[in-house]
Amino acid sequence: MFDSIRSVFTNFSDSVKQIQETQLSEKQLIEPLENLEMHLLQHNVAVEVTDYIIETLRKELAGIQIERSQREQYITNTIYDTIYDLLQEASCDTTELLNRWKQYNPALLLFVGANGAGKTTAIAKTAKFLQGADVVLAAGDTFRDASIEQLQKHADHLQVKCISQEYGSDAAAVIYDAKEHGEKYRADFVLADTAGRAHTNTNLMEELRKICRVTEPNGIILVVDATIGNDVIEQIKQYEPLSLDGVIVTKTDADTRGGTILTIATKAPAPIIFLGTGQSYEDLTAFEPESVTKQLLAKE
Ligand SMILES: Nc1nc2c(ncn2[C@@H]2O[C@H](COP(=O)(O)OP(=O)(O)OP(=O)(O)O)[C@@H](O)[C@H]2O)c(=O)[nH]1
Ligand SMILES: [Mg+2]
Repeated sequence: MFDSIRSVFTNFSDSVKQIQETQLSEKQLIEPLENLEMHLLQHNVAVEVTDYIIETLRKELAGIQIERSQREQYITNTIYDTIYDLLQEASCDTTELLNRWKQYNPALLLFVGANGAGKTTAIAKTAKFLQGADVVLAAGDTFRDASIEQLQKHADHLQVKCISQEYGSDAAAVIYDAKEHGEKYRADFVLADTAGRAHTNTNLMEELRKICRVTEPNGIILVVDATIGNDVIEQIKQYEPLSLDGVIVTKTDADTRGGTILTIATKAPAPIIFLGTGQSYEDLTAFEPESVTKQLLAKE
C-alpha cells in the first residue's frame, strides 16, 4: 500500500539532504520542491493539497540552520509532521464513534456512493468488524441486477439477518422495514446498502434524499474508491448535501499511485472512519493518521 508515493517523499528528502551548506536557503529548495510538486501531482494528490504540502515544507525548511549530522532527522520529521497534520484533520476515534452509534439500538447507517465504489463490500466488512454486536443488513439497492443476492450471500456468510424485498421496490421502504426489524429485536446496527449513483443520475440522487427523509439514518457514510484519483473530488462534492457523518476509502491496496488518500483527507466533509485494504472480510482497518503517515513515508 502507498508504495509508489513513498518514493516521492524519499526522493525529496534525499535531494534536500545533499545540499552542502549548513543553512538551507529558499533558492536551494526550489528544485527539490519543484520535483516534489510534479511527482505529487502525478501521484493523484490534488493541486490544492500539493500546494499546501509544498508551501508548508518551504516555510519549515527555508532558512533553517542545522548541522548536517542532524539534518536528515530534521527533514524526516518535518515531512512527517506535515503529512500527519493533514491526515489528523480527517480522522476520528473510530471505536468511540461506533460505540456512540451503538447506543441507538439500532443505529441506522446508510452507505452511499458511486457505482462500484465498494459499498456492498464495505457493509459486509463493517458487519465483520462489528463482530459481537447485533447487526442487520438492509438490501436498499433494489436497482442493480444481483445486488440483493450479493448482500444476502454476505449475510449468510457472516450469519446476520438481511432484510430485502423485490427488485424495483421502494428502497426507502426496504430500509424502513429493516429499521423496524432492528428496533423490534433491539439490534445494535442496521447497515443499509443503496444503489450506486453516477452524478448524472438525478432520479437516483432524489431517491437517496427520500431514503434519508423516510428512514432518518443516524449516520450517512460515503464510500469512495481510492483508485479513481482526482475524480474523487467531484464525487465528494456530489454527496456533500447529504450531510455525511463519515467516509470509507476503499481499494487502498489497489491504488497504484497512492496519493488519493491525501486528497480525500483534505476534501472530505466528514472524518475517514475506515480504509478498505483488500477483498476479504478482514481487509478493513480503522483510519489511524499515525499509521497511514508511517506507511506513506516508510518511517518505522
Ligand atoms: N482490492 C480491493 N477491492 C475491493 C475493495 N472493496 C471493494 N472491492 C471490490 O470492488 C468491487 C465492487 O465492490 P462492491 O462492493 O460491489 O461495490 P458497490 O459500490 O456496492 O457497487 P454497486 O452496487 O455496483 O454500485 C468488487 O469486486 C469488490 O470485491 C478493497 O478494499 N480492495
Ligand atoms: Mg453494491
